[in-house]
Amino acid sequence: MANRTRACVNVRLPILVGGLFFVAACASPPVSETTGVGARAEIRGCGDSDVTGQATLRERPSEEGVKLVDISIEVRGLSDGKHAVHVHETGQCEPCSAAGGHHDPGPFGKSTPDAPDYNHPFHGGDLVNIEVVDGYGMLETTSSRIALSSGRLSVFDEDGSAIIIHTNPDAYCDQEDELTPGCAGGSRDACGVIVLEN
Ligand SMILES: [Cu+2]
Repeated sequence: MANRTRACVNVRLPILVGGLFFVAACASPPVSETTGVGARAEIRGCGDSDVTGQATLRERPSEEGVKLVDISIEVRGLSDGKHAVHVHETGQCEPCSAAGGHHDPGPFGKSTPDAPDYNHPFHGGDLVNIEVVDGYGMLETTSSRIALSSGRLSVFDEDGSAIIIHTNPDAYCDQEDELTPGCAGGSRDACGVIVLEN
């Protein structure tokens, strides 16, 4: 379990140079505990070049040792209202359908949207809606379902991952109970391949 407590230690070193001095030293925490792993995605419209945006992702350990990923997304040019946002399973955006289904490394691995047995809204990559007002949307959210560092939840598997913003809001419907095509947001408005930043 990671210990995020900042280690600030007063080190008193008696130095005899015409007197007694006390030196206070504050030890810096390890870089990995303060900055974590970072990633970003340049978001572009799937068919509308006026749609632009960016996503930043940063992983940090929780006090309990769980990997948390803080996600910040800004987008311009989409229609006003709520839009579904997910991490999709393939790091491809050309065309946006190449991003595949929702990131869901397992154990179920049922990533295909709109199928009777798929795992929505419990995929690893399922996030929350972004709301666009006057053409501008911003989302700040945190997920423990994905990771940026290596491991089973990592978005950096062998074919990478992408962020998709859909045309419609995610209704978070459970497809296991009732098949509702399009309830995860329908068609794809924007996409960004997630790339490692540090
Ligand atoms: Cu999606």
